[in-house]
Amino acid sequence: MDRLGWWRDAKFGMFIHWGLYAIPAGIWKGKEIEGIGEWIMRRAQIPVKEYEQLAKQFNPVKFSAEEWVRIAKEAGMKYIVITAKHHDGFAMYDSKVSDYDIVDATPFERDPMKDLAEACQREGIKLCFYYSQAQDWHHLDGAGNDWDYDEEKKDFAKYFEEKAKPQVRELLTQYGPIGIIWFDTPVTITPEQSRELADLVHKLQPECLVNSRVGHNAGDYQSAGDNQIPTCVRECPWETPATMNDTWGYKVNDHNWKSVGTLLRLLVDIVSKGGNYLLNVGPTAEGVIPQPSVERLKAIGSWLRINGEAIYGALPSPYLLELEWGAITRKPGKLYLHIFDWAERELVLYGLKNKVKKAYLLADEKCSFLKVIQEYNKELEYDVLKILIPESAPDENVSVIVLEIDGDPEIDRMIIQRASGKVVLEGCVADIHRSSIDSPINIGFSGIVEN
Ligand code: FHN
Repeated sequence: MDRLGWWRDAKFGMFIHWGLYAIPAGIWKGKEIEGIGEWIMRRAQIPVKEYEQLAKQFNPVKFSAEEWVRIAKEAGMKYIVITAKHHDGFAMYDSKVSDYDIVDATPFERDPMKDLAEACQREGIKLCFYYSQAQDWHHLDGAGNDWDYDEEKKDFAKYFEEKAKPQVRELLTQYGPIGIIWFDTPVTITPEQSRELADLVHKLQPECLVNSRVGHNAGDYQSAGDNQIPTCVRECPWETPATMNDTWGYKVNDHNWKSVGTLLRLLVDIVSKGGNYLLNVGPTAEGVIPQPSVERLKAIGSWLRINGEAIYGALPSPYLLELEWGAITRKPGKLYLHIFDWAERELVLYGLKNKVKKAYLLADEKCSFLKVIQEYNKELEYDVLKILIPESAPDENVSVIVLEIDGDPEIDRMIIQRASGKVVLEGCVADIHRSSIDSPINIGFSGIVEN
């Protein structure tokens, strides 16, 4: 079964980190706590008895599932992954497994996941749940809390059977079709337990995906490291979870927002390498997605309304390596050149062997032809394509040129000197010759040589 079909085409999803940690928002007892907001309980070593008091204050009266789904949809996002339970152990949905949940322990007394499931159904967005299957800082037997509980005395198998599995079951039986169960930090989990979780998900909802962080290669696709992007095209299905500032869960003092240009280039870069971009928002304790996130998402949505053809359902670049001026995506018979730096009147592409039939700007409704000069350079021994481009870019961040070509792209993959004079040797296209079997050189997922 190809359960990955919709996800491969989707390319762009919204990650939502929302939980009790949005109340302290990075500050505990007047002190700024370093690091990502949702880790405040562990970073400040807050005792369970104190942290759980936050539930009594959690009343997100401004929460509107319609609004959140509208923001995601207008941004051009096709799926939403929301924290059903993060490492703090608090269920953000109505769980019968434990009373430590939003319906039983907060004055809000409502299940926001029900509203989200309905709004997503209506708007054609796939709802997916994040679930921390091993770390649970609230539970006696969960992993990660060594300041309240004795690590030696923990019975993780008990936790797994009595909380993790039953909660995953609830998530897959209470909210209609779910796109992904997005597991995270497998830490103490055994290969059998990872397999059991993946099987449980697939048994309850055969179409539902499981990400690789379920552990031990039991997932349907690869989650890259947080904010990590490989340096070249990866053939396996993969996704980068990423922040818009420096935190996942809301932090009142984190204003380090990436610009729209940066976010757009990251989206394009990821898609050109065959991945999906799961971009995070961290709503406040009142249930509001911070305005800087909303503004950025709006701008990305506007760009996608014009250039979405080059993103949704697009295949990765036929060039394995990064290009200096931007990135390429493709569809049958078409190459999309995403230009980040529109400096010259002429864009040069090396190594493309196919004949270019037409070139035009994706933003140009009339598809007016751009002049191209295509020749084989005998001295350099490769094909050179010159595209004459207008003086000003149609978009200040990323402008897309469509090349219509004959047949599947054929690329001369020889290593060439770039216009800047650089010659880049990427780990992912290298053959490793070890000096001895003991020299532990690996190429990591990101394409960087590690040892
Ligand atoms: O520990 C978590 C972190 O809080 C956050 O949820 C990210 C999102 O990918 N995952 C873990 C760290 O990789």
